[in-house]
Amino acid sequence: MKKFASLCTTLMLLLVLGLVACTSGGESAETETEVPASNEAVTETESTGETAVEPATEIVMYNWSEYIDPEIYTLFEQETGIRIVEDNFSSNEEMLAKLQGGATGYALIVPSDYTVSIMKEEGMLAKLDHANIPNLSNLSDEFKNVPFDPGNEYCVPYQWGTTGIGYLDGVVETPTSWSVIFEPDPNAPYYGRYTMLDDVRESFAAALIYLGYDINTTDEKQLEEARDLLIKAKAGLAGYDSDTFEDLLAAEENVLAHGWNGDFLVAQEENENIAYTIPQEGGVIWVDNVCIPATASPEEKLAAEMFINFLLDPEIGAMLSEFNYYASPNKAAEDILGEEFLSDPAVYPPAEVRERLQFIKPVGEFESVYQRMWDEVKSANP
Ligand code: N2P
Repeated sequence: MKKFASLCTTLMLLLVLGLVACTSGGESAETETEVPASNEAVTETESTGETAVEPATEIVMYNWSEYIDPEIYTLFEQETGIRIVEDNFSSNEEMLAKLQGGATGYALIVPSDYTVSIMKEEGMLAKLDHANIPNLSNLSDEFKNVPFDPGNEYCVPYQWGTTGIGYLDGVVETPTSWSVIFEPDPNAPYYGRYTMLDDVRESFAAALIYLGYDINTTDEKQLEEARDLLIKAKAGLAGYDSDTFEDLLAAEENVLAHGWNGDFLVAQEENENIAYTIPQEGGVIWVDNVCIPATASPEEKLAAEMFINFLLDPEIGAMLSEFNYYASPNKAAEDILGEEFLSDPAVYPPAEVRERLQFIKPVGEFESVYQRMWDEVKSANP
């Protein structure tokens, strides 16, 4: 009953915002013709003339693995009665291919910047109803107008971070150059004990950065050079891995990995010798976003917007970054995170490092050339 009471409180709050009608039927209420809980419900529904939508009671979030504190789902369910079930992907391309292939049933997805651009262009995202997301005002100004989604029309920034090299300090020297991966020395202690991300754009970005090229090049010759470099590097590689690279370091099975900063920082809790660096040639900077697929039903969309609003709560935003060790786009959450977190250069890269970071951008038709060359890398026997 407590849950229903709080669900009703939340619905009443939304009612004030003109979003839904809270009825005496609670979760089982199906239409706005049921006995309303209050006169305001009648007034509101009549005055807007809109059909009230009830949020779905269960929605699915399609997210990167280990990218949210499960406690956040529990708190959201306690507050709203809405249950969130999670499904995982390991790369933008995997998520995109699944949705392009017709997969439905997802109410929330977490694409990176360049994938938001692709999905917007393909009409795959639902426009957000900002009236359902009042906590949008908690975003830092720079995240209110990101180039891939000005004005947060389709998505809300979730976490941001960098791609570089994690390593076991003391076992290997600080890798100052991507040469540790691209000029592998068969006599080095790390030979055969490092991984690269199983991710077409990320792995090509590392090779292109090492070659001194733009990571979004559409010059086929440059891309071929990068492909050949990736194939050469394969000789010393333990494998391509986007899900357990940090655990393999923590277990000291591997000693070096190409990967995302927060994942390494979380693994530091298990093995304090793990360190993270961005080589002198530079690395990738990215912003992941929470968005709603165009295929979501109105009920799923409302529940998803309620969850996005919940994520933007200062305390919840802080919980998210404390769990992930990724930087927060939420200014109000940053105020809670505190100085130690905000001044960690592995989380918030200082200006001189930021200068060396590039965003992956959509390359249009050329995307298929990247994919073909990536297939060649994956199937090559160096
Ligand atoms: C999840 C990390 C995902 C970040 N563990 C990649 N953009």
